Amino acid sequence: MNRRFGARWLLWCALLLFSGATEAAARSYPMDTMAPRSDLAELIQSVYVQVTLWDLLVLVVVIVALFLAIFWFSTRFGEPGEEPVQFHSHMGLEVAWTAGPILILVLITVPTVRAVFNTQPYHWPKEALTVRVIAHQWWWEFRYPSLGAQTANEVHIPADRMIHFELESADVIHSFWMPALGGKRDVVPGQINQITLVAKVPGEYYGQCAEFCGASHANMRFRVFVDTAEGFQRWVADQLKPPVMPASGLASEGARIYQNAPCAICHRVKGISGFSKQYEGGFRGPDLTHFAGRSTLAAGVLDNTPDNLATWIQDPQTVKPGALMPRLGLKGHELTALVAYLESLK
Ligand code: HEC
Ligand SMILES: [Cu+2]
Repeated sequence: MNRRFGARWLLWCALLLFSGATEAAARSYPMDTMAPRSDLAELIQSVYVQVTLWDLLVLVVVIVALFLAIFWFSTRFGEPGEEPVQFHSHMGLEVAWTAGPILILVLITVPTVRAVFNTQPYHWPKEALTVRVIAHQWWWEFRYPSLGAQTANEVHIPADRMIHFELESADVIHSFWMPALGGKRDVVPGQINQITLVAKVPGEYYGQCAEFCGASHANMRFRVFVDTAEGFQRWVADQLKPPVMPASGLASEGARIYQNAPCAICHRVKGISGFSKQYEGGFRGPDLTHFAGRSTLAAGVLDNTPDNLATWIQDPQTVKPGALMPRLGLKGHELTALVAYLESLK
């Protein structure tokens, strides 16, 4: 095995280990940023890898120099401990330790600055799909202006198509972050920020508010479902359908309770409850038109099951400290019927 071959073999092993580790991590740690699944996340990852490699080079040089000084140039037992030859104003050394760090900084700065500019979109193609993201304490509203659809806490996007997220806030500063897809862009009241990306791998991804925004900041989660083009079209078609009004049974009883309870002040179920005040900045509570089609509730905090839903309606603040949905004192048969109705909203 010659030397060049050996080096290449070592590099391959390191790369395999690295990619294996990141793939395994992506499966067991859904908030991992090291397994990028969009062009934006890949760009950020590439800066990270480049900077880490330069840092690694510096580390190796320093460690080698250190060990040489300790083991090669040190005085051996029995040798006279003479002072080494002293010198100063060594031109070569002065230039080397000034130019070296400058070169390293330039090599780190160039890809970083390039990525910073490339991740700040000012233009996007007309075929890009715009998704308006409205951040609320402590949940996310998603609207598709060109499709007339809207949902909350679980956003669907098609793979392999440019998505243009338009970020705005209904209250305080939040930050929109999907570790595997990119982001961590601030959502600032009175300003619209943008993210553009092309998601590459269909799947379910986690999202999280990444800017402290009050009591339940850590509970302000969301899911991103990257669908195939057909899957996305099917989802949109379902979203545009009005909910089926249950004809009889517990669910239809629940529908009457829903209409007469204060729920409708803050929540929309298309065709059944609207909003007296549908202000521009967004709705007061998540759209429930297709609530049962979501896998989680309360912004990704609980799985969407009848038991969890009953717990939530009974006492939102226990599930989510500070939650801005009031406790409305529903219990017993009323609560069971209401839950049956909401879980029928496929
Ligand atoms: C004063 C406004 C208000 C009223 C009244 C209200 N809610 Fe809510 N509701 C909210 C807010 C705000 C949230 C988001 C809470 C969060 O996740 O932080 C919410 C969340 C929910 C969710 C979870 C939705 C999701 O996808 O995560 C359900 C279900 C729900 N409310 C049902 C009800 C029902 C049923 C009633 C009536 C009994 C009701 N709400 C009354 C404001 C309200
Ligand atoms: Cu937030």
